[in-house]
Amino acid sequence: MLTVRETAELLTGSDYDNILILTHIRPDGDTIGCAAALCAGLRRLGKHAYMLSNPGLTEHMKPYCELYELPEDYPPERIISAGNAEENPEANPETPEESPEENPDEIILDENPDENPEADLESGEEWIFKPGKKIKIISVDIATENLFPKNAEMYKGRVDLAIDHHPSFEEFGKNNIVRPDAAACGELLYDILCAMGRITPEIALPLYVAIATDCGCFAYNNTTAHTHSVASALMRTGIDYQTVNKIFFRTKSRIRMQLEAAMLQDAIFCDQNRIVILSVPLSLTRGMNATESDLEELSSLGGQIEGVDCAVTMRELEPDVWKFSLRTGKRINATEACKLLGGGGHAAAAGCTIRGASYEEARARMLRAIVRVSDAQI
Ligand SMILES: [Mn+2]
Repeated sequence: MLTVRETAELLTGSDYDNILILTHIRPDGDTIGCAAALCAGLRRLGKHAYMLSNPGLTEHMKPYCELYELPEDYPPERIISAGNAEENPEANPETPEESPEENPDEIILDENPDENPEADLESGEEWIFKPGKKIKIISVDIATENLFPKNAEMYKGRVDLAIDHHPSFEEFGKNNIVRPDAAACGELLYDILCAMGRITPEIALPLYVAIATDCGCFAYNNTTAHTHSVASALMRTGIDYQTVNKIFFRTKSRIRMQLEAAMLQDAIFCDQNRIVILSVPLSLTRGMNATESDLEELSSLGGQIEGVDCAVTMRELEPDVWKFSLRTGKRINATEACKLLGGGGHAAAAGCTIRGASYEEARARMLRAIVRVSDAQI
């Protein structure tokens, strides 16, 4: 396992001139924010850093990473074979020597132009990766390779550096660094990026998104004094954190509001009103034309009801395929219940998927699992 300093040394070293960053399936603010911030920090050092586009990216997240996404048509076999000059069709030793006029898409170094070895690259394809050098693969906020999005499957077993904060982190990288007590992977990234140089507003803004979203705007139990002190340092760079807070924590679409109203209308309470079951059948999401953005984080709704210590949210992904999310207090262990149905997670937040079951069947199976792991009476 690497330390922060060793990770920063690795990233600033000449082995890491070409970098591709992976984010997890159904990406959240933490994974996207970390990837964007790392890209910004690496490009500032003159490195060729990109994020692999994520098919599940929601509208809210797009503005923070569109500068950094690798073009979707970039052939993955070039990434895997890069580093072998003969095999690398991008290798072009005749790149013109003189510095080009500023490429508008290019992040230019603000302090040390001499340290930018890529100043001689013209715009166009050559800009993407430095010819003849291996492309290093980095993952951020990903606990296991099972959470790679579809388009990242081919990078399984090929990650050079994995950076994470989940207790269940599987150390699948050639190099790994994890900080399980961090509320967000962004907190760890902040320390790494500090060791690499100055934190610019371009780095700070996506990092703020990463940290604020993973701790529910500093309200979840995972929030620590360190979380606040990192946020404070980021805010001092002059970023517009007010807009981030408004968009992510104080704004809901009309469809989302109506969806929540419908869920609460049909809520089922049991076990002396300590368990609530909220459901999102396909008929509801289709009827409302809800997008993935409208459906984000629905699992936090039930737990806000006074007296509830076990909130069950069941969403129908396909006909008779139900994805369950449990949010529980101390009395009921969410992982234990979900494990009985083939899922898992944390003690207070876990999930599982039940296939081939009607709404009533799926609900009954979940309630039976909860009864088996607790004193709940149903
Ligand atoms: Mn995270």
